[in-house]
Amino acid sequence: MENTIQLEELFDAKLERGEFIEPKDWMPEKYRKTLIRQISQHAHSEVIGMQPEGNWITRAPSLRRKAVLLAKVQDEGGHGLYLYSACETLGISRDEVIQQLQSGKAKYSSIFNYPTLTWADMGAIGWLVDGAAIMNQVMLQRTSYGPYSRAMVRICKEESFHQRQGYEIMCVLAKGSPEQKAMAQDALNRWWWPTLMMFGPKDAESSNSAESIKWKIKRETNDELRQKFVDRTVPQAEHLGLTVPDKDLKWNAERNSYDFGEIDWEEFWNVVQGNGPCNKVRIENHVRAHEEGKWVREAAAAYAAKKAKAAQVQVA
Ligand code: FAQ
Repeated sequence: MENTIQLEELFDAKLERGEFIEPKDWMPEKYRKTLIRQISQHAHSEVIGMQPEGNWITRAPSLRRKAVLLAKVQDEGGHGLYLYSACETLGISRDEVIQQLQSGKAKYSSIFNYPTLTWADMGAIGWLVDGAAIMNQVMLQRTSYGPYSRAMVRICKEESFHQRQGYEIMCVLAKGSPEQKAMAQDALNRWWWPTLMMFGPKDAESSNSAESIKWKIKRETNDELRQKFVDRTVPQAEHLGLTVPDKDLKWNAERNSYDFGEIDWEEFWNVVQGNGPCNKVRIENHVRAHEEGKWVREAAAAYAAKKAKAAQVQVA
């Protein structure tokens, strides 16, 4: 039987060849733990992320807008389900990861702790938040863990539609009445900096990055992805005729990139630690919905048990 050193060599060689690690393959315990942490937090973000937009479904300005928003929010729930399933392949139960979310042990993206105050926030979330999510998730399509990578391929297709629907809302508002344009600008002002925070702390302060890059879980660093996002999004804001709320934003011809201002890291850590404007209400809503759905989970489990028993009888 192979010893741990041999298994580790085989694992490293697989990564080196660019092959996927699959659920039944041997993997270092820390690799498994890091994946559980990241994938479960990603799943929680998708599910908690349904709340800020869910807040506007009943107040969408037309039937078309309502149907689109409803579909988008349902998609986010579906993304959560793919990701929870990918997480379960690593040997942790759904109950346990939900428990980690509700007890505050597991994090979810800081962005979903900000309130959605106007309809323009639906545009800003699709354009900026989904835009940032895609930037990160396109990279994760090439992550080294097979089930996570495959979930990302499908999720990215949907996120790309989400980004376009958000940008279209912004286009309509930015070209509308002076009040509508002001509403679009106000949404950009409020969502710009929290969106840049989604990419995580600066590389120098990112405790997990070095190991995750070594294991090809992450293929690009937090700062690299943030820069790419700024470079791609600023021209989109210009096209809308809106102003990015950063006085230090400037094109740097030498770097062929935008220079941009410093993020308020105190605000970021404050939100991550549970003290953002909506952290408390997001978790309260999740606990309530989970409690209300208990009978559905029980009914599904009873049905599955009954079917399994019937199959056993047939075999006998
Ligand atoms: N918020 O060492 P790093 C979406 C934590 S999906 C909260 O750099 P890592 C779709 C981090 O967990 C959005 N916490 O960590 C949608 C770590 O703490 P830990 C979610 C954050 O993992 C759109 C500590 O700080 N996407 O939006 C944040 O290497 C619209 C140190 O950080 C994903 O989850 C943050 N922003 O890199 C849905 C993508 N940033 O865990 C609805 C997958 C960092 O050690 C509507 N995740 N932290 O206790 C990733 O790519 C990575 O986990 C990063 C962080 C890049 C987020």
